Amino acid sequence: MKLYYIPTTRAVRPRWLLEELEAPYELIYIRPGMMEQPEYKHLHPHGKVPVLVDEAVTIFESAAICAYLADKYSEKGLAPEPNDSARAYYYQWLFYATATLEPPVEQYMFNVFPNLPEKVLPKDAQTHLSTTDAQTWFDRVCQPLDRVLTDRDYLVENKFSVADIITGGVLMWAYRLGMMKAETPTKLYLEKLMQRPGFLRADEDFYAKVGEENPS
Ligand SMILES: N[C@@H](CCC(=O)N[C@@H](CS)C(=O)NCC(=O)O)C(=O)O
Repeated sequence: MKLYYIPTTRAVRPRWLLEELEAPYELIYIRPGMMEQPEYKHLHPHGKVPVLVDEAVTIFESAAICAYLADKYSEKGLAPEPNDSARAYYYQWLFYATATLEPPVEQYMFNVFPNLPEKVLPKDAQTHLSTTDAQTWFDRVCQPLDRVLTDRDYLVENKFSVADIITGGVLMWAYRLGMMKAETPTKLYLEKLMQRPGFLRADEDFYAKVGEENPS
């Protein structure tokens, strides 16, 4: 399996999962120029990361890649079985993370880093919200998470799943952007996720990358 990868991006999510699964994989580090090449656009229509190539399967979208891998390695138990009613809540949180939780974090990030590479979203749309409005929006969409995480460590049946990897992947950005100041159940949940050995292995080059981008 090949994972097309840039540190600190959404590509960390499938890498984190591959580490949790202890599955063999090869990281293909993508440099910005490579994303514009027709060969790469053949793998990802927008020339973005992540992309996973697994024999005949070439798949993009970080959450879809993770859902695919969880089913491929179903014996590892990182997704409820299709006929298990817990699968409904697994889908709910998986889609909540990308459709509802991620947009305010992305808006906040575009404000903080206006020069982030982003090919799809028009430039004006990237910074049309202030960080204050993005923060208010984020706090609102965290409320359902706070409620469910008050008395459990993981989102679905209190068992670690890919829903936690995708939700944790989104929250990790918010955390590092300074959007999670209050000691909420969601923050405590994330801090525990970030201590998992699989996450730490997948995140190993975060500080190297940040140092490279912000030379002091
Ligand atoms: N919804 C997609 C978003 C993919 C995406 O926007 N990737 C960013 C990195 S986090 C990227 O490749 N940006 C480079 C660019 O737009 O030039 C996913 O979750 O995979």
